[in-house]
Amino acid sequence: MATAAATMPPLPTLSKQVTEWVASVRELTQADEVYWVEGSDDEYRHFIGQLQQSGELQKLNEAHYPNCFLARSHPSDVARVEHLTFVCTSKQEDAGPNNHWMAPAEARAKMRGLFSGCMKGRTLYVVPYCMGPIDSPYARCGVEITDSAYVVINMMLMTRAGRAALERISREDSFVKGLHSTGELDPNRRFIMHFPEDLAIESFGSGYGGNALLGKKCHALRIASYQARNEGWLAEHMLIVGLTSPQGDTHYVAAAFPSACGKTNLAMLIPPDSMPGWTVTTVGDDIAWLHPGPDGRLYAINPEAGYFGVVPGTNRKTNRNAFEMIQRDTLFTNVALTADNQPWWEGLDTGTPVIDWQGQPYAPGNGPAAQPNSRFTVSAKRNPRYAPEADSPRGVPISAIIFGGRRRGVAPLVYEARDWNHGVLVGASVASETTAAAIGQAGVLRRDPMAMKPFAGYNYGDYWSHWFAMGQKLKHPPKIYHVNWFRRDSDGKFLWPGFGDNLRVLDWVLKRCSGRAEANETAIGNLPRPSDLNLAGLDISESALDELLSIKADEWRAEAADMAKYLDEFGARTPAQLRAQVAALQQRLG
Ligand code: GTP
Ligand code: SPV
Ligand code: MN
Repeated sequence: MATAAATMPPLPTLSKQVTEWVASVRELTQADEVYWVEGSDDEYRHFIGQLQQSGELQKLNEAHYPNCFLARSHPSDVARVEHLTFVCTSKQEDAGPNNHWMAPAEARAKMRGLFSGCMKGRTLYVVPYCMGPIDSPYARCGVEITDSAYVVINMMLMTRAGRAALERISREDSFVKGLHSTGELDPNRRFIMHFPEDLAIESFGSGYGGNALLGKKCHALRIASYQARNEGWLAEHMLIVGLTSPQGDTHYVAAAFPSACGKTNLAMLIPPDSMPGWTVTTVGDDIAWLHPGPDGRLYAINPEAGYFGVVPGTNRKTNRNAFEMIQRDTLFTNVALTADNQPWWEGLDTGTPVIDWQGQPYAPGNGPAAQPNSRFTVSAKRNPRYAPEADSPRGVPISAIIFGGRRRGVAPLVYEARDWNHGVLVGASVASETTAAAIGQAGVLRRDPMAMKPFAGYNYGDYWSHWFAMGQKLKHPPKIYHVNWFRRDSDGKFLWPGFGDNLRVLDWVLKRCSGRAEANETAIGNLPRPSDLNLAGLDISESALDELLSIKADEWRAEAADMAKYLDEFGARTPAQLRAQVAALQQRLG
């Protein structure tokens, strides 16, 4: 990479906005060299070699895991840091009580101090990227400047990065400016700042995915959700899955679950043996950009080109597609190792860990062998069930939107909203137990409306208003559902088998969408009766089904009252329509 600085002959029309910004960042950070990422396979291999040499990547067992590598992060840098993530709008009310806020001038000054001279003696990498198919009118571009080659290779897998993106940026002359440095990985000097009004992101002091791969949560959710409100579309924390029934009709479903609550798994679902004839393909596993289409339906693109997925729990039984996909060409972060240098994680039914995720001899007393938020990074093209439509510039039409959370009680297996506006309340009511995807205590129930609590780039009150407005724009809006795969019995065991068997719920959802299934109308919405679900070949007790498919009025009265109180936090920004939906629910509950 000695000739690195000479790459990417400046395009004749290369936007001055890009070159001037890169020059100003170089001056601020005092970087030694500037390297423009082209996006070629050769270049990817070069970076891998460089990272192996520096010790930042370790090659895994080539016979079992060809072209796979392990990265270990600093033990304090293993997840998103919500308490250090800020939305810096000019007015604090625009960020809302759902975000940490800092005045833009103060945040810029603070970051200037941190970035000042931070790349002395280092290379500054310029990563032009496109979120979405490069020829899609719905796609948006950005440029990430980073001093981390690990970030570069992850961005190369996760986005459409390189020359084609730079060409589009030069044509459009509009892009999101993302500046990142790993700094010293000191949690006291770590901030993830967003400036939605300037389409800018500044991230310092972390190398972890959601904090450092700026195309993902920072751009494609926080900045994009802000842009989407102004422009009349939605940027959501949703998977997109294609489902072809045994009868041959194909539908697309988008589903929002909080972090580490099952999106990747649902997006890659394997039909159970007792449901032959279904085909399931993945359009996206984490983020959806949704636009009203010319035919009055809602169309979705996946802005990403790869998966940054939770490793623990992935095995041949839970998710065969994902398991097979990560057998080659994959970067692993923070997994354990076996004696013969294979990756190992909790939930694998073979192998034994000998080295834990911190590189120490594995001792069960020290906690799990793999970090609970250890992740794989892999190109979406490696997915054996990759949907070719994921590259379609028009996106795919969405038949149903599903919200869900991780809740041991209250929320039934599935229910259907009465209409779009009621569906906005259903989405806004999502509550879920926290997970290892963010630093902090796991297992604490919190409100996570639309699974966007950490990602909505503006005031939730305005966000819900925008959801209502979107419904008005759609002549044929998707039906809206809520699911809960995580309900438990009194012994703490999951009542529902989950994973592939979730297709039984999707089957009912799609039948409802085409008017071919019955439901039981309740105060909270429409629930299937056990006889409405395809339960062929499923070993589940009647009492479990009864608990999964019924609601308790007193629990739901408490739930509705809590929701009303939660909405008070957003004061006058809470849309009157949402309050009216809660009041109507309370009335139905009696
Ligand atoms: P992010 O990438 O953090 O946004 O997460 P995600 O929503 O894509 O979550 P993912 O599919 O990776 O699942 C996270 C965890 O939930 C894994 O440990 C899975 O094994 C587990 N999980 C996924 N689906 C189910 C399910 O249907 N039932 C149960 N019990 N667990 C599930
Ligand atoms: C999540 O936490 O929701 C993720 C992983 O998908 S990260 O990219 O780190 O946000
Ligand atoms: Mn996510």
